Amino acid sequence: MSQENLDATADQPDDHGLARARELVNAAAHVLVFTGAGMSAECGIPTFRGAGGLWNRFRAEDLATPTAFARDPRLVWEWYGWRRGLVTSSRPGRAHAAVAERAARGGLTVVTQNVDGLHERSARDRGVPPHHTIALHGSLFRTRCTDCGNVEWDESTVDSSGEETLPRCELCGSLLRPDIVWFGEALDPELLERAFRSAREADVCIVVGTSARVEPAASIPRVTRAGGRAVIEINPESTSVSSRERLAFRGGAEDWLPRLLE
Ligand code: BJW
Ligand code: ZN
Repeated sequence: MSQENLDATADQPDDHGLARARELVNAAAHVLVFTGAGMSAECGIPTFRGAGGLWNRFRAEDLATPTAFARDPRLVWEWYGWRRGLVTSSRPGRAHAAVAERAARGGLTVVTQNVDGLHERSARDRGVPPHHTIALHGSLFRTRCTDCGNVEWDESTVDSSGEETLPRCELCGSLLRPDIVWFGEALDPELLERAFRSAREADVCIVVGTSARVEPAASIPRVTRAGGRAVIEINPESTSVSSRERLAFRGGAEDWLPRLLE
């Protein structure tokens, strides 16, 4: 489906717009779902930007950079421990379920910027193999050794009461850090390559709940569009993605995704 075929659709799609989007999705051999923090907002996990966003209450420079961790690892672990707790007490929502159910039928890849693991949990519940989800920015539930680089799953409660209580590497005893991609750090090249390959191969890319401001992830829908394929957006706000798209559904992921993918 070329971009011209979408031009007749209004910016705020009506039932006809939804029908067209569903047609595109149902006809696609390969669907890419590209998600950001808004995907989990209705599960009670705050987004980063906009009203109520984490970056309104906390400074990214103090918490999500390697310099911040080197300066005050206790503060950074306190923040990630709090977020780990938030996610542990949350559950994947209807939007995650809709994606996982479609993935179980095949032909769907998720590329997510989220570190909450909710796509993976929802997929696991439905027996979908984990390689259907590419988590570009890491995981709240993995640690990485600052010295030997050893990576481990870790779902425990973090004791950040003092620097001496912070998690340490079981192999070499050095300080562990969250296995998360901070500003100024490179994304895993293999994951990035898989994500961009999915974007090139996708017949349709559904962009859900991202402000599309953080690179290189934000370029993913552009790659699908550059190949002449459709990009559909679900977001209550307009973004740089929707300014070029006719198929932009204004509202929450839980409202629109199940209707689009059912
Ligand atoms: C709903 C909804 C509902 C609400 N339903 N929707 C200029 C200056 C400085 C740096 C740069 C620069 N230009 C480029 C850079 C690089 C930088 C960058 O892009 N910065 C920009 C901000 C300007 N990028 C990097 O540093 C990246 N690395 C890199 O470039 O490496 C280069 C390199 C190469 C080789 C060697 C060394 C280096 C790394 C980026 C890492 C991003 N990390 C973070 C935080 C850490 C993770 C964590 O703690 O969780 O990842 S930033 C934060 O933003 C987080 C997110 O994954 C990411 C994206 O945010 P997202 O998901 O879009 O969330 P929001 O809040 O922005 O948007 C939510 C949306 O949902 C909104 O639109 C709402 O409307 C919507 N919504 N409710 C649907 N119910
Ligand atoms: Zn180590």
